[in-house]
Amino acid sequence: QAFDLVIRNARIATASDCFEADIAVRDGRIVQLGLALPPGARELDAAHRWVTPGGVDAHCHLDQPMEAPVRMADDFDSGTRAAACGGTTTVIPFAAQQKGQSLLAAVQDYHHRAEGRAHVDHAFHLIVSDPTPQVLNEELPRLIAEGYTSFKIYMTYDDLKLDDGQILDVLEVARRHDAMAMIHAENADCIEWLSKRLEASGRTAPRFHAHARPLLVEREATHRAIALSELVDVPIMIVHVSGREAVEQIRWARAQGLNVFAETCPQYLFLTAEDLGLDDNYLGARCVCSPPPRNRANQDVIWRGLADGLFTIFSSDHAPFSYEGTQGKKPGGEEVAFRHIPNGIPGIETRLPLLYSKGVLEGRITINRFVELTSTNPAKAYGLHPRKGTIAVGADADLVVWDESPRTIANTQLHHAVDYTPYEGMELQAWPALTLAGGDVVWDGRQFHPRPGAGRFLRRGRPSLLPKRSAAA
Ligand code: DUC
Ligand code: ZN
Ligand code: ZN
Ligand code: ZN
Repeated sequence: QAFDLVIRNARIATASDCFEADIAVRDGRIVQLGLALPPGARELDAAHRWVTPGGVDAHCHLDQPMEAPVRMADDFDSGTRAAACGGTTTVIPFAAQQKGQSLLAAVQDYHHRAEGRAHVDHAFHLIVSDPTPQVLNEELPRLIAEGYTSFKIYMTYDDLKLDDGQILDVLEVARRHDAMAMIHAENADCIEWLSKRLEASGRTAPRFHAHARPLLVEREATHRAIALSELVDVPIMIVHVSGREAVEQIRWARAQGLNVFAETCPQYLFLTAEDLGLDDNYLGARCVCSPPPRNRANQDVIWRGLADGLFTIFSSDHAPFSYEGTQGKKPGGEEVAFRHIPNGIPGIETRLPLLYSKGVLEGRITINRFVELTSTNPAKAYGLHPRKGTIAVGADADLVVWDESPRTIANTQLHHAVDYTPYEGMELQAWPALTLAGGDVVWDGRQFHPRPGAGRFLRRGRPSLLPKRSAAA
């Protein structure tokens, strides 16, 4: 047989097109698209349902080293299992440098964590928290050349944050070596000042997390990140944008012709600050993430940005901390004051079904835009396109067949190792009927089909959202 697999009657959506075709797969790649293709060793019928490229989750955290007793609930096994069952076939978590640690050592440690465990393909972003001359001049350029072509910079968190001078130094490396810099934009000193006052007056419940990080904290840092990138003349990606004020800064930058890209996440569409609790209840700890969820008006602003092109990427920012023993209650059962709640919520499995249901099926975005935000653009921004991010001859056979029928989100049905989902009880209108990774069925609509270690580490190319800077420029 010419083909290992043929998927019949696919209603294919890419970032630009919709068309009906059969999809032929050989050696894990798409080798032909066409009508009435010859038979394959295996045949699957998409039955005229929508078929989209497998999701690329360009912002998620798996098995990232934490200071004990805090630990991430998901490693590369459970994290990529949950990804696959929700239609995501490529993940890009973070190899984080600790202060005092070499970046190379952080990367090596992270490879050991992934080895033999991942069910889907994966790459690593770097987190640069200690930009020593050694890191700036040797380690970072070397890692970029070896296919780690993006890194994240933090403007907040004591153990991660860089000052403006350090950010300029790191951005200059991104410019010189053509890497993508992701920026976490919140003003650390404002957060510290507010947090101290809240704590001093006994306001330590989870809901005060939002009081310590108002929109202006994000607005100021977003503005500053834009200015720093303008000074260096390098594109940046502002990650996890939460609401109107940061969006206004990004719209302004775009209007100036600056190459400022932006990412948002499900929590800013489906949660509000009220989910952190209306009183001093600790259950709200489950929705603590940074920036915090805002309100309904800000959700609308985020939806508009997804529809009109402001946002380039829709990621999960999956940061898996269980409530019991970590996020809300310490191992002894003691409640955690908001300043010490690990920031982040799980969402690697629900990202695509949520946006497909509430975005595409409720008429807020087109299916092409859905594909662009969740797969094509993340693949382009981080040097994986066209191997990832589209349905085309030569691309990896990473595919999702959509089942459009009602379904209620329940943590008991999810595949991560976190003890809750912030979206418990939400009604969806769709879920993947089938996820294929490299031509293998990893999720069949009911069951996960493990392939630990079959997920490959991806050495990435350069970002391709923009034309290559000419040598003369
Ligand atoms: N930033 C992230 O990128 N993820 C989780 C929490 C945070 O602050
Ligand atoms: Zn090893
Ligand atoms: Zn962040
Ligand atoms: Zn994150």
